[in-house]
Amino acid sequence: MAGIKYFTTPIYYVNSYPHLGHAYTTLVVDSLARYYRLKGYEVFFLTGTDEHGDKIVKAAQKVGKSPQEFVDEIATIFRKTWDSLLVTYDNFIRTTEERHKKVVQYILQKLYEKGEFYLDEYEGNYCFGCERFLTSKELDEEGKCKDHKTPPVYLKEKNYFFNLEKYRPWLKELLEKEDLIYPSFYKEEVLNLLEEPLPPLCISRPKARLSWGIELPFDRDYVTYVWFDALINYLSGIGFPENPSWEKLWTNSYHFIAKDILKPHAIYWPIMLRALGLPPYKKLFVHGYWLMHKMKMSKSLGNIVDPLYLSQKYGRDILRYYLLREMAFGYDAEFSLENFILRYNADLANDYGNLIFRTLNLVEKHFKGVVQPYGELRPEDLELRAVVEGALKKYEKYFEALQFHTALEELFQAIRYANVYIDRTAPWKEIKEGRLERAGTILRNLLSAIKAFAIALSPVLPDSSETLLRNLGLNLKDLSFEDTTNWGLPKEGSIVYKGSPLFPRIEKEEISEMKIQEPIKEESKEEKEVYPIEEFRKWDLRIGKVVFAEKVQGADKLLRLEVLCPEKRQIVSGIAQYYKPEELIGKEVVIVVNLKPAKIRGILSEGMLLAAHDDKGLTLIVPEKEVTAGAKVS
Ligand code: ME8
Repeated sequence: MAGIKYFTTPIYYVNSYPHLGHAYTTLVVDSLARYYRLKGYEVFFLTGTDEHGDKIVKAAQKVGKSPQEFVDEIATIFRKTWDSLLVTYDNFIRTTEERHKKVVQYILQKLYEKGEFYLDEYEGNYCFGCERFLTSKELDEEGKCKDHKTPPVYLKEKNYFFNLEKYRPWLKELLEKEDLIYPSFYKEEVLNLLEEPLPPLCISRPKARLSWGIELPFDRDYVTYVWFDALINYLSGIGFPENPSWEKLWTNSYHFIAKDILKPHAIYWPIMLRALGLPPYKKLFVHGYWLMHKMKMSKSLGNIVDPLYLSQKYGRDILRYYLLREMAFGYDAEFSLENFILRYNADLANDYGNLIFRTLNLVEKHFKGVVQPYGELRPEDLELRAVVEGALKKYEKYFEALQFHTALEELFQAIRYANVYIDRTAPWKEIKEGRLERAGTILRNLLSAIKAFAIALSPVLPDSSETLLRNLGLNLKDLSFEDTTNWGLPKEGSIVYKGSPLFPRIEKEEISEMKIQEPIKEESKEEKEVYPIEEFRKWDLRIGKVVFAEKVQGADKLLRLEVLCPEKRQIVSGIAQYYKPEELIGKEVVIVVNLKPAKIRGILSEGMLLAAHDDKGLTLIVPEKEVTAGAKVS
């Protein structure tokens, strides 16, 4: 085993649905987890949800639900979103779970007994958005909270406090001595904060004001402050203190957050650990914000992109690739749909997709899919190998340094070089002129390069890499990163398949239709418009018999159907979530046949299936008795 990596994401608040910002952190961690597993590491990946506090109570009240009912619902949505984006977390921790509460109370009791907390009366400006008292520096000129733009409430309360100041010299020294925070400019930011005395941290909330929290074990009139509760997930999620394996994970712990929660992670958390007698985490990785129209994407501003919608509509690998390729870790990045499409079409559809298609098409067409033996290798063949191997080395270096955008760019340079190689060596010309051994050698070299790209990219493009490797006669589960440079794979004599295109181009005509969220349905109009019957007669509706059906690669919702009505037509239909391909074969359906043909994910669609929708889902309209294919529906 190469080593151990314990990776965490923040536990997200369940006061709203996941958005692209949450997806970014989670997908970065997932890509790293997959990468290190591929390299033989033991990886433990923890994510989860933060479910206590005022914010949650207010959000539940707004929709007329109890806090528990509400958090159960949203936590399920977070989990399902990560499942749908193929996030390979090992544990999902919820702060309302008994296993977490027990650990929080254990830690509170321990620190209380050590004399770390004291009861004090405090009065000041309390922000319900921040869920804490604000200092005067945190208010704007109008006296409002700088983050939430709302006026604070003046409160006078008795609470328990944790003396952070006592630990300031130790924390300063630790940060100066060790590279605990990456990128280092965030470390500088924290060191700046540590120049001034740290105010005591209020770790309780009176139950009379807020009861939705973990009760203090030493005073039942109080619940725990949500941040004190939340940070402990990083220990409760690995079974601290009972499960003996927590220690080996903790000493290899890597937290991933955005800069919004730097202070609790870089100041409160190391101090809490120190007070407990535990070492700090190994590293805190901090990224920037995804912006929309130059503003931080956030639920309170409402300028959010729904990652689930985007991935279901255009493919989850595309979303993963875009997020890692576009943001330089540590800095802000602007999301734009145009950029999303440009990046996809240029890198995945053009460069990578074309290379795969051209190579596999030639092998399938001229060698019946059989991988040929290597003949004599020429300098240009060795050059391709050298370029690929060089790019892989850089890819590893940058990936491990969290510079995903550079890592991907390095690998795509090799992909582009492989396209140059195929143009220069022109295997089709060799075939035409009867030099089959040479053509076989070039194609085998290319197949092996494609296999290297598929393995290396599998942490970022898990879905398509798995399919591609399967089409190359290989199984991702049996491969490791080292196999990228095994030029003997795929093996001579094995069979490869072209399959359907993995990255079909998004066509111009589709772009104007694209959205970043489920469109909000219009209110039903009181008066519906009516039309003369001639309008209806314009539509040619026919009975069609489905003779073939398959999933469209990389599009969760789409099926490609071949339908007789009576001539054969190809139809791309968004029904994959409701029907399996095999259920459709032989079925008679109703089709609109005089629709203008359209390209969907690069595939021509010549008609539309009629279906009924309700809140249970979708059902196809089918004739009651068997009818001749092509019969008119009126
Ligand atoms: O802060 N760009 O939860 P949260 C990039 N429960 N990342 C973003 C982002 C954006 N625009 N918006 C959100 C909390 N994120 C606490 C955490 S941990 C012990 C407790 C991501 O739901 C990013 O990872 O507000 C950020 O740090 C996190 O979501 C905040 O999630």
